[in-house]
Amino acid sequence: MTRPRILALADLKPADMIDRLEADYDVIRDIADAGDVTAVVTAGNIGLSAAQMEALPDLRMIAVNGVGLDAVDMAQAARRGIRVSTTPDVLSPAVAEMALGLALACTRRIAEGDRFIRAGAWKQGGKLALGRSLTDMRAGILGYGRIGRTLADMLRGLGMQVLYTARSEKPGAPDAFRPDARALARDCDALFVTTSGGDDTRALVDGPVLAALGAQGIVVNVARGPVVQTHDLAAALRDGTIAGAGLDVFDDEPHVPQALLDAPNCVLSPHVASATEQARRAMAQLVLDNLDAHFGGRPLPTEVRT
Ligand code: 8YV
Repeated sequence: MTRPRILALADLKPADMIDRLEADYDVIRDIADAGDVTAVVTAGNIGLSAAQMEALPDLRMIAVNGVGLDAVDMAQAARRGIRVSTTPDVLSPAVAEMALGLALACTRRIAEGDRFIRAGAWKQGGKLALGRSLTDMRAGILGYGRIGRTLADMLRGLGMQVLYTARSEKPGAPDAFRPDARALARDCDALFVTTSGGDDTRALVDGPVLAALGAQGIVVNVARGPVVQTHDLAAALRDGTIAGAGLDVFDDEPHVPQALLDAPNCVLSPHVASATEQARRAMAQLVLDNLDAHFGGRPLPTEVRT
């Protein structure tokens, strides 16, 4: 039996999940060889651009290994009736955990302490400056979707007061609503960015929001780089407008602007919030399940409405 040909723009992890993909499909890696494929596997941060989609006239399905759709031309997918699946829920605990880790790394100077020891400063009698207790801070969640709510549960479990903002107030939510990013920043100390990316959320966290967060405040971004205005963030870190930042995502990955590299109060992470063995295996499984359903003529387990 001939196996369906699919284009894989991203690898599944761990490696045995790629073996499973290759067992079931004839996997093409280069879009130049993939003119006749009907399905694509991609990652949240890689997506599928308008031009790439146009180069695939027979495309019927896009399986995203991740939850972000900002890099997928969803308008074209809708127009052409192309089905799109993502991997919701299974990555939320990993991403929330990373947000918590970045906040702690920032407030408890964990990355700074590591650099301090390696530079020999401790043995020369140096002292690391005092940190601040994260659990005494009020958390603000910007984007109260699956990841934001999972993080809110985690932070509440640590005894933190949690506030959130979203497009609308969520009835029955255990956390207090604020109407916008600025009101949220004004009333919290640790601002967690967990919203989706794309035009709707671009620069939602800008200079005025950072000013509202204040000199004791920190920003953690595990969403998409452009949600936080980089120039304003770098200035706020440099001028002490805010205390620090923990960033897993950037505007032009893997390039990180020099102003952030130069900021000692900024903890940097290479877009790995969902990169745990457990989360990545579960994500890959969902990709395989969605492909299987698509080629079997069944409804997709985690289809996104286009
Ligand atoms: C991953 C992500 O980096 O879910 C997303 O949108 O950005 C991340 O989980 C990526 O998609 C891994 O394949």
